[in-house]
Amino acid sequence: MSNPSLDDQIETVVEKLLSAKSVVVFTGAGVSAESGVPTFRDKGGMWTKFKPEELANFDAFMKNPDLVTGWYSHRRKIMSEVKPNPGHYAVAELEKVFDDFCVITQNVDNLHRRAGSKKIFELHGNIERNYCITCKKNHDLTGNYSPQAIKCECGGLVRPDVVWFGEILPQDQYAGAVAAAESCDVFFSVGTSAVVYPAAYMIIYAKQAGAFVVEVNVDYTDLSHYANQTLLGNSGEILPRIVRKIKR
Ligand code: BV8
Ligand code: ZN
Repeated sequence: MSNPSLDDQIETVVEKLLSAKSVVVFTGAGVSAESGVPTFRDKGGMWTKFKPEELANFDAFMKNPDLVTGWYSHRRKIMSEVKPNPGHYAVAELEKVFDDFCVITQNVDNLHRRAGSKKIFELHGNIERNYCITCKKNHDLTGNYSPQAIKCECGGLVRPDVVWFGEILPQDQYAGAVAAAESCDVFFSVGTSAVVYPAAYMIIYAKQAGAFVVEVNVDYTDLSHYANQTLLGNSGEILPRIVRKIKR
């Protein structure tokens, strides 16, 4: 069979959405790429210079709090300068169309919320939230992009409220996300390389539960074989095209 054109694929997805009751959009760093936020594993991504184990884990933080804090300060500064892109806004529009809808994101950049999405499961936390590892006090670091470790009044180190490698995901977020993935009619996997677990299980759970799985990515991924359709292209272009068709 000839490769269906992107238009044909989008028509198929729109048809599925028109008869869907429950929709889930699962996202990774790729959905924020067009906002100017570097991804992790693309060329020039955040982890081509460093390896995740050198930065996004507790031992690395304790061994070199300045390096890790500096990395997160740099990322928080980027977040303060960027804004949601048409892909984030399209996801927020989808939420208004379906009674039963949620976003499951691996991203810690808060851009879905800034675009107006309401029901969001944040599997890996949020870098706008920071807390002291000793007394657990929350610290508002808005505007504080210190390249050095940041200390709490109690003397403890302040860390980002994100899930590092080897740390468990927030159970309420994870459980809610699994329940949504297992009960939706259409499951979008947008801008994720699907290499990080247990987050990537969402795609598998959705497929096993009978959802129509749509992957939106500039490339194929390790889990493309679970997708009913892989729409190749920028999420900031593809998602708005889908939304325009279902709102016509
Ligand atoms: C845990 C937060 C254990 C911090 C991150 C099986 C089961 C459980 C665990 C494991 C397992 N196998 C391995 C593990 C261990 C590990 C893991 O998954 N390792 C991998 C790398 C092999 N998992 C863990 O450690 C997890 N913890 O399981 O704990 C445990 C259990 C019980 C008790 C105690 C402990 C924790 C994982 C979370 C790590 N934290 N981030 C931070 O952000 O700083 S991971 C990081 O990767 C981000 O969260 C990111 O979101 C995530 C996934 O990356 P992507 O979002 O997909 O981004 P990437 O750059 O990879 O890809 C971008 C994609 O977008 C590409 O496909 C590209 O083509 C596409 N794209 C680019 N531009 C566009 C686009 N698409 C569309 N449009 C565009 N314009
Ligand atoms: Zn403290």
